[in-house]
Amino acid sequence: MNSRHFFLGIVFSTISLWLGSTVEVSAYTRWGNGCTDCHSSFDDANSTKPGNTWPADKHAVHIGNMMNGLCGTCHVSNGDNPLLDESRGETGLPGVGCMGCHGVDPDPSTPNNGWWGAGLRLHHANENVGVDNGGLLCVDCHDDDPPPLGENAVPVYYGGPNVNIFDPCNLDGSENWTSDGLGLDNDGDLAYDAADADCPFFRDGFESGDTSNWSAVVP
Ligand code: HEC
Ligand code: HEC
Ligand code: HEC
Ligand code: HEC
Ligand SMILES: [Ca+2]
Ligand SMILES: [Ca+2]
Ligand SMILES: [Ca+2]
Ligand SMILES: [Ca+2]
Repeated sequence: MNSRHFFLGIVFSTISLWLGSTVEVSAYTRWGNGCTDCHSSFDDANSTKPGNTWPADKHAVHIGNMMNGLCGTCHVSNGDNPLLDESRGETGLPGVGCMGCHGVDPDPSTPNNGWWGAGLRLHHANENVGVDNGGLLCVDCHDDDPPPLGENAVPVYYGGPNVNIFDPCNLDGSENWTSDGLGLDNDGDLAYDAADADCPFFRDGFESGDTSNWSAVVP
């Protein structure tokens, strides 16, 4: 091949790669386009976690237990197929969609970084969940995730107006709404809640049995 053909060949394959990936990457920006390959509908009570059951369908538990209403945390307009990181928001709650609870911004100095879900994606990778119906892993498209912040990093919706979840370490039980007693593995290292070394052992924040900082004054 002379250099001109080689050059055109590169241009052509770059364009087809680009076109191919444009079609593919639009797929995963909404819950119904990819996530449901493995997760059944949000409108049933099935869990992807073995042995775990939801007390009612996931839509209802998210709306009625984890929150008091707040359709705008997930929807731009009610009934749409939710975007993962965009919604209309609610009073005191920015329109960041599922990422208001299932992610945390690891780098606020880089706007629109697309890295909020780094912990969620690492959980999928470490659990070896395998490929979606298109044969892809999360990392095939998300190849520049930084290390997620620790389990104890507080997602923006937690503790917000009419949100009933407060602590990603789940020491108050508020991150668990199902039968297994566990909340989320927020940073994807497979250790949940207080079993994660990022979390303090006790609600007052003491991290170990080291009593040296306790007041010894007992009247
Ligand atoms: C290839 C299959 C697959 C795809 C695609 C997939 N998931 Fe999962 N997901 C799983 C499995 C399996 C688990 C349970 C792993 C375990 O045992 O903790 C899981 C767990 C989760 C959890 C719970 C994490 C935790 O901390 O316990 C959430 C939330 C979740 N997925 C959201 C999503 C979203 C959002 C998408 C789409 C962007 C998605 N999943 C796509 C298979 C998949
Ligand atoms: C107010 C916080 C909050 C918001 C907003 C939120 N979630 Fe969740 N979600 C949770 C918590 C907490 C759990 C874990 C409950 C448990 O396991 O006890 C969970 C669990 C899940 C699971 C795991 C289901 C399983 O298999 O057990 C999926 C999937 C999920 N959420 C998807 C979504 C999607 C998609 C969105 C956005 C459209 C969303 N969530 C928005 C807090 C939230
Ligand atoms: C935690 C995120 C979340 C919240 C909050 C939420 N929704 Fe949804 N909603 C979803 C998801 C995800 C779907 C897609 C369901 C599916 O097909 O898997 C959906 C689907 C729907 C649908 C289509 C029919 C159906 O049930 O599938 C309607 C209508 C709807 N939502 C209305 C509402 C209303 C009204 C509120 C507030 C009272 C609300 N939603 C709050 C996530 C949410
Ligand atoms: C076919 C390509 C593709 C695959 C595979 C894919 N995504 Fe995405 N995802 C995208 C694109 C494109 C966006 C929107 C651009 C952005 O925000 O970075 C996105 C956005 C997201 C977001 C919101 C952005 C943020 O801040 O994190 C989450 C969460 C997410 N994906 C989770 C997952 C998970 C979990 C998997 C694997 C189960 C997965 N994605 C697999 C292409 C993909
Ligand atoms: Ca951790
Ligand atoms: Ca649980
Ligand atoms: Ca963890
Ligand atoms: Ca947790």
